[in-house]
Amino acid sequence: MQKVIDLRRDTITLPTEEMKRFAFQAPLGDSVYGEDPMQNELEALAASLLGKEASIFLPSGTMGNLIALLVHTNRGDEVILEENAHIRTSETGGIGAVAGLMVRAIRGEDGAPDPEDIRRAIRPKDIHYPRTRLICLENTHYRYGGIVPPLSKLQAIKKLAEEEGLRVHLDGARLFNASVYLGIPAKDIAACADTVMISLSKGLGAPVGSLLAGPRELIEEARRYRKMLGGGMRQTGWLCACGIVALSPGNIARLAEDHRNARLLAEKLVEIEGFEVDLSKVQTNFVLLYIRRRNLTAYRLAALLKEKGVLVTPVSETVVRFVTSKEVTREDILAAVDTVKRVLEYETKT
Ligand code: TLP
Repeated sequence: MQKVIDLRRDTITLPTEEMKRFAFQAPLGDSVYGEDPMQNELEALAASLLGKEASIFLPSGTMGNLIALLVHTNRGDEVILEENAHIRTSETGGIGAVAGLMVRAIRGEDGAPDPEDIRRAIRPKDIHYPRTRLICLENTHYRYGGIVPPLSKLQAIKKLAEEEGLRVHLDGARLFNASVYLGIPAKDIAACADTVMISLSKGLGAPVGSLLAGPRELIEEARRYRKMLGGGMRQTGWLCACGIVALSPGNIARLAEDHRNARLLAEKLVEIEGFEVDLSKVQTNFVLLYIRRRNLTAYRLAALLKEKGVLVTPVSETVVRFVTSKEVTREDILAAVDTVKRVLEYETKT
């Protein structure tokens, strides 16, 4: 049977053999009462990797971001974030529906708003205005194709936030991709924020789970919200054991392979007539392909590729997203490029 080459998302990753072995012999306990040894160990490990006092294990990144919003703000406050931030575009409006917050969106195509734009967006103290309370950052930035916003910019935003008495939350669903790209420890990036959310279930390969890290007092508050939102998960040890392996140095370093595969794919795709990729933006495990061919939409290309066992995501009429992960090898990338060429030949002939 033909192997399906799945380049839609890095959330498709399956646990490694090492994760499974470690998970099934893990001791278990009731994590709601702090009695699951693996969860306690994972939370301590994540806090130390991120340079924060404490962290909390959560079922998803969406819940991690939502809880961060809840612990930093009061209803009616305003949050400044990049216009295409995942929190604003892809978390079901939880920021409004659950946290009751106002959103001030600022565009920043390198992945983060300019500090000066943020400064201008901060509300003056006036009884008519919502209170600006929080800035949310995202690294890597999902909708701009897994790009890593300049660290100096994030540092300038953190400095500005301190001057203005604002808090900063970092959606670091793919923070370790950014850390591998920059060649610096994740904690150096996390230092740009008070709280940071990381995902274990994307490129790192764990089946489930995210962590929210930050000051001990806020993480204690987060424990209340996790319970309120139905995220108290009892015997989490199997999942957390996978998370501990996910955060091991070798597993984090492996992300570089996904980045190399994305670059290889991008370099092959730009050679094809009528295809454009901004190679400077292929920094981690995403490739955004711009189709400049008459009579071919991103949707059509995705459908043709699917018939041949290559799965990709059309994100608009002209843009296709490819995401590499541990489920696709270098050989798969070369095979996928061949398939793209074959379906294009067929399209031109018919
Ligand atoms: N992103 C998902 C989809 O929601 C689009 C994906 O397929 O990658 N922050 C960022 C930057 C994300 O990309 C995601 C997931 C989340 C937060 C939410 O994480 P989960 O899916 O665990 O709730």
